[in-house]
Parts: sequence; structure tokens; C-alpha cells
Amino acid sequence: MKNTILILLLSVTYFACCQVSAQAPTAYGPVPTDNQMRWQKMEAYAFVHFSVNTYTDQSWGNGDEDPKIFNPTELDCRQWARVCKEAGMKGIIITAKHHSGFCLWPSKYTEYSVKNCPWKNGKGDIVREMADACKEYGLKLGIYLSPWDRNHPDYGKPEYITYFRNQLRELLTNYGEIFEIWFDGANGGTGYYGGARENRKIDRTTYYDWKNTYKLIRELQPKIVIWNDGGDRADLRWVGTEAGFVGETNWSLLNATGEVPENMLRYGVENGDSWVPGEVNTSIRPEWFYHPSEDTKVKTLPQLMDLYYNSIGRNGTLLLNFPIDTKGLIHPTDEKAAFEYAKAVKEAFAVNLVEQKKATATNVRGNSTRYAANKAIDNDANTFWATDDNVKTASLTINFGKSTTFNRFLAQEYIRLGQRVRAFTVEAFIEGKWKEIAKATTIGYKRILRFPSVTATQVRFNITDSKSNPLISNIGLYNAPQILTSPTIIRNQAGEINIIPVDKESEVYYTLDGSIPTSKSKKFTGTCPTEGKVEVKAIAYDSRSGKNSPVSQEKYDIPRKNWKVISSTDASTTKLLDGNASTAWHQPRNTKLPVDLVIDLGQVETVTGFRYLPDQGMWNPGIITQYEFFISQDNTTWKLVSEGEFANIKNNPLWQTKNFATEKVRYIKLRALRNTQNNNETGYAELDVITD
Ligand code: FUL
Repeated sequence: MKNTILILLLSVTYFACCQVSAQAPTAYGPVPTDNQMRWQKMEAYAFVHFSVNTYTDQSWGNGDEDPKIFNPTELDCRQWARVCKEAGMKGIIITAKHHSGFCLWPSKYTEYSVKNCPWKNGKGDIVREMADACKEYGLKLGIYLSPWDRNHPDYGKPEYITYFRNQLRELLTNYGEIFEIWFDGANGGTGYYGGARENRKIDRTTYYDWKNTYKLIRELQPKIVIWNDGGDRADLRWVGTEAGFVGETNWSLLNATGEVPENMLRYGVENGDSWVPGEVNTSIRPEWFYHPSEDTKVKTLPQLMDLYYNSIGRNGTLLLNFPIDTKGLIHPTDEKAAFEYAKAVKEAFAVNLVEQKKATATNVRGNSTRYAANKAIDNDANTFWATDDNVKTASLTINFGKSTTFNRFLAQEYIRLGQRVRAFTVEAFIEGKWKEIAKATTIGYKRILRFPSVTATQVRFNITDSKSNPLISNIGLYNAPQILTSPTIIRNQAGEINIIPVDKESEVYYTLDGSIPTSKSKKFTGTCPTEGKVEVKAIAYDSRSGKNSPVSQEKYDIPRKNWKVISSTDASTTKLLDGNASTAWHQPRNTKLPVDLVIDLGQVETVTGFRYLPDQGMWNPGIITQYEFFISQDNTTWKLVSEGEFANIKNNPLWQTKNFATEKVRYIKLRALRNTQNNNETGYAELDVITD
């Protein structure tokens, strides 16, 4: 009995000692401010782009657009706020003034604003309506104020800085709390400038006197974060691309001074002297402003999910843009896409499989319960698992107690004390053996890894390299449902069919006889040769859930195996015959319209029409609008069999089909007469014939 009491006493003393010896860890390197911390936790927020150039179908306004064209007939900021809220966004940044200089609020310092447009007879204020709607929907408000102003007569002169600051003062005092201010890096160039119509260059580093501008901003809005690309280092950084991703390695650090080349924006600077985290800005459509031609180019669910994993999943935030259409609304297609995206994110992270499980670690700071392994799975962002000061590599094991299936791993560092982890791996205990299932570099505020589903009884998180002792505030394991999107079907020039599912884990089943495929149909295991005409139908199938995607289908005419473009010697003309809609061939740069594309079909065919798919790319696609189509048996005597226009091809650049009376044909010639851009660019994603 005495012994038991002694042991008990000793262990209590030991325990108490350890508690004491577990000194709280101190910060390592730069740390976030409270404002940066609050901003980081928002994770996702929206941009809305709206200005006079919405009405001219341009990416940028020139500054001479008549304010009378700005007349949204159904403008409803509450709809914007509702859509953003449904999309899981925590705030909205509005383009109060874009490069055009046109102000969405009735600034008292210019006439170039909503004051002089027909909307609400010049009595409206879109920033006010946005602020009210944000409040109603529990969203934060942010402001985009373009430093470059292509309308203002003084742009480039010191007077403009006074104007710019006056506008800042208006926006930062009259609309409540502003969470972020955005200063676009596009600065200086040609413009209207009050009628001067000239090219005005400024020195981006000195012209705006950012130091004093920041001072003013912070005085007016103490809780704001400042985004600036090209000026003095602010609170947040651009990630060097608008394509929707940040580097897999992503340090939230930069140096306070010096140039920031693209790779530093992309990856941060491991030993940077300032905390400047990355914000991933991208649009739900290819462009920032609304263009009717992009109604068919709204990002798909798999693309939006990639965005999520490549921004929030890589220690970034996501700033997702919704262009406002000419009516003054977020387009229904964008709304639907955003809603499906939010639903899929919610489903993916609905159940954290590690909660209530047992966690152990190879090292715990001072053996203290305060820093124990379970602090990483206690659903409390303020507690963390920590190791002793000198311990920079360590493992944390979670025992599920039963076989558990998962395909996503999430980790978060306690960044209030700095970003530390340089590298880590994840292992799963499968059938009695540890197997590495994922490997990555930085963690930061949040890191999510995707991998094919594994079923295991335990999982081990190994920190393999760290700048200092790691502090891990959260670990998550999830079993995200597969996103079953219809697979893409391609038949190459040789006639081989390839069927590509979006999610590599999906199985693909297909038919070649026009019947609807099911999981009992032929399984696609690799390219399959076809001869002659064929109709391919395919589904992606998830054997775990028994669910399948919608059916994708393609109808192919005769194979193009022996076809040859004979009007050009360029070897890459094969791109217009490769069956792949995302590759295109363009006529040489110096070609002037009209221009011909001549193809030898290799043998005489009975042809009743042709099909043209324009380049699906964004930039200078050279989409043909007016055409003539000729046929020949000998490449000498040509007969015109079809001519006219490809109607609505600009807004909807889909396959164009033209039929004509049956002809015996060996050579075909498509003559491009005009394109949608009224220049000489001519591109083709695909060209095909229809045979009898
Ligand atoms: C760019 C601008 O030039 C675009 O028009 C857009 O506003 C985007 C967010 O930033 O640099």
C-alpha cells in the first residue's frame, strides 16, 4: 500500500514537473498580423467586375466610353451577395473604379461616374447597394480601386495622387468596414485622359507614394488588409498568375524590399523577412468582365474543384471573380456552377475521419498534455501538437481502430507562431504494412492533398523537414465523393478511340453501336482501333458508390487516316485532324484573308457536307465567320458547293455543320473570307466531312 502511494506521489510530481517544463513555444521568423490572420481564415471570397466596358464587350475601358451606355436594367446587388454566399464566399470585392476611371459610386471628385448614367437617373450608388447587400448576407466588403485611371486628365501628374487619395477617403469612410483593398498592377499606358488621348507612363515604384497612401488607409480602416502588385510591399501578394493556382510549395513570406520575380510570387520566399501570404485571384469565366461569347466557357465543376485544391489547399486564399452582365446580374450559368462547386466542397469535407480517434506522437513538447498529439485532432484551431525545441522531424499516428477509406489529407500549422514545415509525408497502414501514400513540401495555414482512395487501419503523418519545431493545429482525413463528369471521347487521325475520365479513379464503360453504356458494357482499358463510321457512347463509373456520370457521345464519319493538308508544309497541320478539340492549327501570321485550307482525302469519297470546329482557345482564335467550300477530284478543277456564314459562332464557338448535294470528292478546300475579330488570323481546331 505504502509503495503504491509512493509511486502515485512520484508520478504526480513527475507529471506536474513536465507540465512546468513545457515552455510555450516562441515565434519563429515573421508572423501574421491580426488583420492577416482574420483575412486568412476567410479562405474564399468573391470579386465582381462591372464598369462601362461591360457594355462595349471589352476587357478594359479606354476612359472615353460615354456614361450613357451604363444602364443595367435589372441591377441587383442582393442577387450578387446571395450567389456569393451560396458559393461559400465570405466577402465581396467590388471594382469601385476599374482602369476606365468610371466610378460605381457618385464620387464628388469626378463627373465620370454613375451620376451621369441613365441607371436610377444618375441618383444611384452601386457601392452603397453592395455594402447594404453584404451586410444583409453576412459578407465582408472589399474595394478594388484602380490606381490607373484612363479617364482622368491629370493621370501621370502629382495632382492625380490627390484625386486618388480623395477617392480612397470617400470609399474608406462612407461604406462601413472594408476588409481588403485591391490595387491592380496594370498602371500607365494609353488612354483618353480628358481628351489628350496619349500614352502616359509612370514610375510604379514612386508615383503613388504608397507609404503615405498606406498610412491614410490604415488610419481610416484599421482592420483592412492591403493587396498591391507592383507598389511597396503590402499585406498580401499576387501569386504571379490569374489562372487559379499557387505553387505547391507556398511560403507566406517575402522580403520587404527588392524585386519580386514570378517564382517568388508563386512560391513565396522560404527565409523572407516579412509575412506576405498569397491570394489566388481568378475568374469563373476566362475573362474578368462579362462577355456574352463566354456564356459557354464558365468553369466546370472539376475545374472549380481544382481551383479549390490549388489555392485554399495550398496555403492560399481564393478570390473568385463573377463578371456582372449587362443587365446588372451574375449570369445564371455562373450561379449554377458556383452553387455546385460549394456543394461539392461541403460534401468532400463533411466528415473528418480522425475526430474521436486515438493520436500518438514520436515526440511531445515536454511530454505535456497541453501539446499532445490529440491537440491536432481536437477541432480547436487554438490548440496544437508541438515537439520539443530541438526536434524538427516527428511523426503523428492516428489509429482508426477499424478499416477506414479516405482520399484527402489536410494539415494546418499554428501560423500565429510562424510557418515552419518544409516537407512531410503521409503513410497508411494497409494489410499489416506501412505504405507511403502522399508526399509534399510546405503546409502553412492549410494544406490539402488528394490521392486515390486507400483503406487502412492507421495513418501516419511524418514531418520530414522543418525550419523549427513543428506546431500542428489540425489534421483531417476525408473520403471525398468522386466527381463523376462525363468522360472525353477522342478519335485520333489513325482512327483509335481514347476515352478520358476527369477523375482518374473512375472506370470507363463504352459502346460502339449507339446503345446506352452501363457498368456491364465493355470496360475501356486502352486505346481501341476503329474502322469506318462509328458512334461512341461512354460513362465514367464509380464502383464504390455504384454511380455513373452522364453519357458522353461522339459520332465519327470515315477515318481521316490517309488525309493530308496539302496547302501547307507545316507538320503541325495534323492538329486539325487529331480529334482533339483543344489543339488547333493556325495559318501563318503573315497570311492575309481570304486564305485556303486544302486537304487531300487520300481516295475518292461520297461527300454530302463538312464540319468545322474553330479554335477553342481564348486569345486570337481566328474564328472563321464567312466561308466558301470547294470540292475537286483532281486538285485542279474546283466546284463551289457551299458558302455563307457560320452564324453565332462568336458567342458559341461549337462545331459548325454544312450540308450540300452529294458529290464524288478527293480534295476539299475551305476558304476563310472573314473572321470574328476582323483581322487576318485563321485557326482550326478540327475539320471533317460528312459522307453518304
Ligand atoms: C488585372 C486587370 O487588368 C484585369 O482587368 C482585372 O481587373 C484583374 C483582376 O486584374 O490585372
